[in-house]
Amino acid sequence: MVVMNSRTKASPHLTRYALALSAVLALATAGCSARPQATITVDSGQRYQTMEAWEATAKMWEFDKQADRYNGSWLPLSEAILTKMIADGGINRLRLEIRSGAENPVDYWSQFRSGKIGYLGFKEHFYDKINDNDDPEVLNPAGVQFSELDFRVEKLILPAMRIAKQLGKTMTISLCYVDFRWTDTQGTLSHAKNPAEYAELIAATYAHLNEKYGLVPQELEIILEPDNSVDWRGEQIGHAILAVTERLERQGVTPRIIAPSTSIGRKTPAYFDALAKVPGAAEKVSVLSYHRYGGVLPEDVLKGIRKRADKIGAETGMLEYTHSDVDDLFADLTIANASSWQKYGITKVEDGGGLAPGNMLTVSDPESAQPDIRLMPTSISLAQIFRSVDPGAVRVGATSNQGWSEAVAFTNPDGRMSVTVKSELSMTQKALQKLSKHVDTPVPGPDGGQWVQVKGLRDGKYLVERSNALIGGGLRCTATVDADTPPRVYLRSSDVATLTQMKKGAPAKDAPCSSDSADWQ
Ligand SMILES: [Ca+2]
Ligand SMILES: [Ca+2]
Repeated sequence: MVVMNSRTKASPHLTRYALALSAVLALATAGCSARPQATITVDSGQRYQTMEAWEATAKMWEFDKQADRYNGSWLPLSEAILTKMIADGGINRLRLEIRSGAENPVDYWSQFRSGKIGYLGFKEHFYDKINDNDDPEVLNPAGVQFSELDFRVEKLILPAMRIAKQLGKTMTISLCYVDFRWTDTQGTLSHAKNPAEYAELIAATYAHLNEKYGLVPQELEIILEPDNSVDWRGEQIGHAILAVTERLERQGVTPRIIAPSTSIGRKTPAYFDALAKVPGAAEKVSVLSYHRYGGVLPEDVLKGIRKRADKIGAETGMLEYTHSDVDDLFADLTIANASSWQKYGITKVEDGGGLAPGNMLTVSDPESAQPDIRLMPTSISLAQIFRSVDPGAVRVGATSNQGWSEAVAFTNPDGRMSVTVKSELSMTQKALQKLSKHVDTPVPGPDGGQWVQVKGLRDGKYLVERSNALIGGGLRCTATVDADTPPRVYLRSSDVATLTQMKKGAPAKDAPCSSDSADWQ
């Protein structure tokens, strides 16, 4: 969740500047975009991390910030949206958030939903913590509010679990506590400074979800973005881990612990090191998590995160960055060895401001008879990988003999292979992509083009999907692999191609991949 990071609309001046820059760069780079053919070599004997989850946060557009009201216009569409999210988006874990202000005698969510208070009126109490009573061992049920949690479970979580099951996919749930400092009203209780009180709220949440829905989130993310909170630092996270795991164990629940989830990726190692100074806390962490905000995340930080995780036998996870792209995903997978990854939300509705970054899907005309629900252009290449790599897949070796192309490969639990090859941006695209992170300027389409052959794949039929990291699009074909003929894909700048081995006997629905580059334009 970012406050400072939202896109601003392009001023006409900046748009003109961008277009002029584009034209100049296109001229400057014309003719020098020739790239040599590349060969990717997959080595399935070289094994790295086991994959866990492709995650999204369980929210739609219920918070109508512009109109300062509750907006339930997505409810009639939720079945179609969630189906698209799972079938096309490849999402297999949802983050269910519980805000610290749930510990409060007043049910502000219900007031908000019924229109008694607006969004701002509700938001003011998001982190308004009032102790239920003075004993963390004895819960006063009137002192905690689960109406919003129940809404999310009933409208998003349970339907998503049902749809996933119908599609033969998995869907797991991560419970995540949030305690931002963005509101003036912070209440009279600090969960960070009172680990037993934190444990009481989380234990009450687990008990409630289990009693009411038979739902037991498999993961507990201790605190979302502690660097955006008043009191939560590494030491507090360490004490909270000890208190909550002990308390939940008494309840017969042992979720996998995710921490420290700092907003700024560069702060993750220091937060983790402070957490680890609390004896016994680090050993309880199953996923060492980070977000990617706060500027470029250097390679040595990603390596430092992986090293710390290795030491305690934990996985790593990059669990939020609204502006993330396939380059970030590759770096997280191959340098930090991330096992779980999240961009951010499920979907937003398109309004005059255009597409909302950070979402997997976009919806236009939600109240029409035929609303258009589709993958965001920048999510298509990510989803291509998510769909191809199942939980339990193992990342295997993949090297390229050319700097302009990179690959990441996996062996799925059923033995089917998956490899994704991407091509770097052209110079024009690089310049305009940087600009487009600040203003909404169109990024130019791909140019150039070259063949990449992929060696080391197991024999069989492969579905080949190619899209563009910046503008989306989509091309599908079928490749047949045998030892003598490695498959080839044709990549223009910023193209991303995923080859997914098909199940034995599965009919090939798409035409054979062409050997003529003109067919790949
Ligand atoms: Ca309490
Ligand atoms: Ca109590």
